[in-house]
Amino acid sequence: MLSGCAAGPVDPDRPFAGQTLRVFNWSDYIDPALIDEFERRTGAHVQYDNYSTESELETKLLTGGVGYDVVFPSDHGMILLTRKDMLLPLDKSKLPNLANLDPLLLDPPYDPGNRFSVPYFWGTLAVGVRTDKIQEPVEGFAVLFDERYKGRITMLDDAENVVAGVMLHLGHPLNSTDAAHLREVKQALALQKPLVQSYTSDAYKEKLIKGEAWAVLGWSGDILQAARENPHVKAIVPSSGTMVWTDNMVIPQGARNVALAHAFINFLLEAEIAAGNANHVRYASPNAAARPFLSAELLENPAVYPPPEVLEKCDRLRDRGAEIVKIEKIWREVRQ
Ligand code: N2P
Repeated sequence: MLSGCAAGPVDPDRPFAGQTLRVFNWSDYIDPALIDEFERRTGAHVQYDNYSTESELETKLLTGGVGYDVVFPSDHGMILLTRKDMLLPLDKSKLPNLANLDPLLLDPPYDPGNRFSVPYFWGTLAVGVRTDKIQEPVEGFAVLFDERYKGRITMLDDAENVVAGVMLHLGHPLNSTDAAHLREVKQALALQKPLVQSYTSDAYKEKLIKGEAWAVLGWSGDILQAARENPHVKAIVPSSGTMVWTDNMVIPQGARNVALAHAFINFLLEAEIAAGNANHVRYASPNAAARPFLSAELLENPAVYPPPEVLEKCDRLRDRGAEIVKIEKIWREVRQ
């Protein structure tokens, strides 16, 4: 891109004036005020597009030519995109705010040394319920398989998250590819299907708010966003343990404005910006310097920051190599 070069000296108040940043992020996953703030500080225009499933992001990048500058893959996407060499190495000299991050969230198995990725938020696979419709105490995933709630249940539209949740429900390790475990998962999903109103990774929030859905498999922050709108919505992190994930900021190969992408990532890593963002989207922040600016309500919420005794029972998605086709096959059969 020549933009920014032809226009003469750079205005220090608007160093990226006239340039465009193309961002592709999960839906409902940023405080929109931050986009305005970044545009104000840089003079750049942000083209901000949304996806609601990891496979949408992966398909978009794998089919090429889109030119997004910053995207937000989860553990699964990172495994795929690094294996296919689809990410640009980060220039850490352009990211001084990396120092704000909690070292515990750095150096993940899918990106040793964080060559390509910076953690954005982390969260859990969680259950959301309408407490005015489901009165008994809900501890975990079992409510999603309860015949009494036929037609009021939604599941994520995501093979790995759903299979992981069902594995845990059945008492198996969430990454299991054991043939007997997979058979049980497939059977549980087939039996559950008539109870399921829809498989969705974004609409469950509105459905919970309106009372169209009473029990959902979702992600912690999105359920808590619904709870902000309707006090009958409750987020439950299964006490038996659940899946923990991290979403990351990365610059894909083919990005059109790499300098502006670094500026955006560094901006989102500022302590007060990261805190404002977390307070808005209600996910856990990997930004240690942001902590003093997080709301007490967020910090003390066990659905955002599960207590250590629950966290130690949690696990992350692992790279299961070619075994993954078995999970994709189950998913195709369930969804067809
Ligand atoms: C945002 C969902 C992001 C969590 N709506 C899934 N990794």
